[in-house]
Amino acid sequence: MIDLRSDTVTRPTEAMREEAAGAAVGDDVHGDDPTVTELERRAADVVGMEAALFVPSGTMGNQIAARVHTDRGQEVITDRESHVVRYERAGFSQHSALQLRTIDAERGLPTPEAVREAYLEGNLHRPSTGLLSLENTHNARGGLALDPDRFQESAAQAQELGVPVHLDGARLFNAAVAHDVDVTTYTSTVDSVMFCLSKGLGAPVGSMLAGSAAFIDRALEVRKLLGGGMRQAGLVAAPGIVALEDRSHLQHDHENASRLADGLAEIDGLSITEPETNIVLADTTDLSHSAEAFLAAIEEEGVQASQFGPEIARFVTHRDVSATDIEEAIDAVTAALA
Ligand code: TLP
Repeated sequence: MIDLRSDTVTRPTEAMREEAAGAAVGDDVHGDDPTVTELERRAADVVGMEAALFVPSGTMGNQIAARVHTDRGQEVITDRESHVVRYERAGFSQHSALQLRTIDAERGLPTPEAVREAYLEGNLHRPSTGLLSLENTHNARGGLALDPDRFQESAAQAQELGVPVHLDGARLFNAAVAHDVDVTTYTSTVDSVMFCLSKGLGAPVGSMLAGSAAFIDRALEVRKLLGGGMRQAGLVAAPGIVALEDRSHLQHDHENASRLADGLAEIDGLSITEPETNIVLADTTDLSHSAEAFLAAIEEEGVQASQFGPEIARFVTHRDVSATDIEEAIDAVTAALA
């Protein structure tokens, strides 16, 4: 089976398993796990922030950030297709009593003008804006890698209005590779960033939340509140360190996505958007099959993808798929629709 459902499906490499087996550990809730501490130090360094916190998932990282940055009853400005809107169980509302002000933003990035328009100062009647939440790469819009200049302009606009900016950078390294920039090009203009070790980077578990030292002090309290304090977590942090160091496969993942898109585009009835990173969206509207039936048919031929809308299938390339797998996947999808 060629599994293209997500880049979360990668298995740990031998190096990750070895590092996990030999990791020095302690009780991280007491701050005693040297491997977690080392991962947090390196993560903060990579994104150019004062401090970082290891969290079990990207979802928890985003939820903690929203909780720390805002007060109950405030609004969050975000793209309407962002992960925090689509896939986090309305957590901003449930955990932090926030209201969303969603924008149908081109490429998923609210422009400075849109930020100004959406901004609310708040008064006796109105809520105030507490956060701008950005996403890069933008998952549901097809793994789009946001333009660094535009990204910085939008973030700067929010900050000028006194609104903190959180970056859901689950796949931030993919964006940086696509634009051939350092990740700090994006993170230098935000107040907090979450990035996942468990997605494109290929680690088995975990995400990092980074920001100022004061932000991370508060984040630690909220992680505890949400039940995210982990004990001998060095066992899962150690593969995270390996993942953070070895990012050389990301460029190949993007090349594989591009080849997959070209191959799928030749199949009648599939409409493919040219990928910018490791995500390929296939619109099945012109097929006689629904997206659901399409996914079942390709699975019969040995390829798994996921459903991303009533008529949208998503294919994600990752470290565990080779260029040969991609050729096989194209042949399998072609056979499934023949
Ligand atoms: N995305 C998953 C699914 O939830 C859709 C995937 O397979 O792509 N932000 C972004 C942009 C994400 O894509 C994801 C996961 C998260 C946050 C949440 O990360 P986890 O799954 O670690 O909670």
